[in-house]
Amino acid sequence: EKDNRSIHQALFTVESPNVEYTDTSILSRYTYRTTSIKKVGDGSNYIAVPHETVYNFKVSCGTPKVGVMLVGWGGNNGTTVTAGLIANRDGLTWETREGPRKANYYGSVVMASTIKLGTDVETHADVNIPFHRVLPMVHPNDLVVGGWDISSLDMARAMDRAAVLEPTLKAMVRKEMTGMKPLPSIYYPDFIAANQEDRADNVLNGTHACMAHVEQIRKDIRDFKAHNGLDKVIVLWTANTERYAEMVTGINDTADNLLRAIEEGHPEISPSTVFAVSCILEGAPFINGSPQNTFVPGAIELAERHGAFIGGDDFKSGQTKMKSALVDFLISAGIKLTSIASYNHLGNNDGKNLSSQAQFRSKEISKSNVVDDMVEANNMLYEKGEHPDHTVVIKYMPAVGDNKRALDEYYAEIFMGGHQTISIFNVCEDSLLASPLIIDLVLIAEMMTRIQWKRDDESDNEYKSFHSVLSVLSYMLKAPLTPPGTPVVNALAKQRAALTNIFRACVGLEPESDMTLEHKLF
Ligand code: NAI
Ligand code: DG6
Repeated sequence: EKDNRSIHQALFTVESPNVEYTDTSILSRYTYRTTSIKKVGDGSNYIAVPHETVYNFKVSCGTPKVGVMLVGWGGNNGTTVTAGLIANRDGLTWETREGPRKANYYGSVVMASTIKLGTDVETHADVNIPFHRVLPMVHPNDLVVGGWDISSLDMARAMDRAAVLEPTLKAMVRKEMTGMKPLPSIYYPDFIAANQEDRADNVLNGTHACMAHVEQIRKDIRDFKAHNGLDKVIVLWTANTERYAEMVTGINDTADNLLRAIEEGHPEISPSTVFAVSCILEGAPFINGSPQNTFVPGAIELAERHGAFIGGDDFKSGQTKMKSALVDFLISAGIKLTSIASYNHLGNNDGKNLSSQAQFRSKEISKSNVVDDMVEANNMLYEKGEHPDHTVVIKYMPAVGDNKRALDEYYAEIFMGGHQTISIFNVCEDSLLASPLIIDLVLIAEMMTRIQWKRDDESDNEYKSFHSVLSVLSYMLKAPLTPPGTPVVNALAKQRAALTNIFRACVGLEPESDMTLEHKLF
């Protein structure tokens, strides 16, 4: 059968004794250079020792046929990303009152940003290449999309309900989307706002966790894979924000306890955790785009046990993305940020769900912890334990729909007791910002399933995968999940550097240091 996919192959080859290309893989030998620190005396002085670890990376180049299943497919994000993928695949152009618009992947770091590959030998100018051409990545145009929703509306009607896209564009994708019907999902009313009940007409029997639900979801994934001839399925939660699940000893604290609690129908197991467990058992990477604590310790342990990939939490789209860039800038500039007041109002169904206190609390937590690492890193400005004041307010305002208004005031102390006040008014077209993040999360998670490593000094050992918790996805997420006991990085530039430099290492290239000595030493 002819393969019509628009697979992205890497745009360059590396000439180096440390890099080898085979028919199926790229093999690189990469020296990871770090600095080890020893405290001396009373701990206020240090010895810094350069340290090297040599890793071998193996990237499998045969790009698979990939499906993505969205939980909450019929929501604003689910319908917008689906229509966007169809429009890109078909190269659509549609009329708007501002003239014709053409499908694009703006907002996707993978599809619409570049990285510096190096410097031209003749002109000495930077050579920048698309991010998606560094490694052989799957093209989003080739993704097959499906999923679940507690609402039975077909995807065309759900797209109308979302009220995000232009009517002219909707008309062009309507036929295909009418044929797309979300699978029935699990609905435990206690976890999402009571105001969502009227759309829950497409649900599996039972209002508590049970193994029958796990088995049904696993079967749905297998059926979707078989029906579409897929090599791999990635599942992403873009359903309503749930309340936090309580942490209960003996219930969700270990993998075995979690599985038993599901079997026994314990009421503190959320739908998103049931989806996570199903995907882990099925070997499908699972990403949580909402803020709740889906990944209870038992779920993380289960993922580690099965070597399954998980990532989360909560898409970092507009207001928080600005925050994690701006606060990094302020504190790195030596400016003492003393308070952040973040207010927003929105009128979509997400806003309606978040008008309920328990669900708002999940979002408040994920939006509030996003500057901690930057504050902690600057002990010149902040005493140990000292934090800027930080308030997060969300209001439901139906009239503005998906066009969330975000107002932020950053108040900072500057030279000699002065003050700097930065006010930002940011209209975050919510689903249009979140949809490209969904694409990035899927493409990068898929890529990570094809990257393996081993230490160079243990030559007979086997290649293995990255840790189950894909912290490399942090750039797209407000409250990045990291392997237990490892630090969380929220600063946007560091998150991007981690991502691009890991990709570079896989082809034996050094991190881009931005020293540009070639332009300074001659
Ligand atoms: P939405 O409310 O339009 O869509 C959510 C969908 O999930 C609805 O269609 C609903 O019927 C469905 N749903 C609820 N419980 C379900 C379950 N158990 N199984 C299957 N489907 C279920 O919300 P939207 O705007 O699409 O956002 C989705 C999620 O992403 C929310 O949790 C939101 O907080 C989060 N998010 C959104 C961002 C954005 O910029 N749009 C950014 C960050 C996070
Ligand atoms: C209002 O804060 C609703 C939320 O769901 C946000 O729209 C979403 O989490 C995106 O947040 P942010 O802070 O990344 O724009």
